[in-house]
Amino acid sequence: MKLTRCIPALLLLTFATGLFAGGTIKGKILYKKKRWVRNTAVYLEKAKGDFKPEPARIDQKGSTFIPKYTTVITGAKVTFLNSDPTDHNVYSPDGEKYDLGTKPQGGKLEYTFEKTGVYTQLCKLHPTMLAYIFVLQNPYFGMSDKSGAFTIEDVPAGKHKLVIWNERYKGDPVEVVVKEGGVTEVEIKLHR
Ligand SMILES: [Cu+2]
Repeated sequence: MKLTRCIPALLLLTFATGLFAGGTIKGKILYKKKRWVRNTAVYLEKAKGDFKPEPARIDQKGSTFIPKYTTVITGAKVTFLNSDPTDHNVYSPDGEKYDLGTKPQGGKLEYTFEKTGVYTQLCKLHPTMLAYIFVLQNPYFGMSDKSGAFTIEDVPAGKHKLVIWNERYKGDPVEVVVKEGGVTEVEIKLHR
């Protein structure tokens, strides 16, 4: 008796999760110099929905920002820590432009991002320190592996504009159509 009552519920659950799972975007970044296809960011310019900004942390350790790539949603607070015995600064010339100042070991600086975009994260005291913060409207983001392949999952069905970012080269925005439960394949060529 119980089992027969469970089946409709299970079917409903499968249907419901299927309904909200969206589709998948699978892509490949192409460039003649293969070593540059990796770490190319691909994300939806805009998606419907209210997305909760989650805080993030970036450490400064061994005169390196860790991690090198951070993604947050607008409204998110990012905390910068200094784990080194030397001072570090936190600034970016991009987007909202900020200079949070300089802190010694154990120091903590914070910034809340309100404007979407890619921010280069720098330190005035150490020119080699470099990281990137992707401030996004939505969580649909993928980053390519060393073969150039990337995947973005659970993308809402519909037409979307993909934004491409690479440390050195450019990629033109691409329009894609995502179908419920489907896989949309896309090839993106980088250029100068
Ligand atoms: Cu520094």
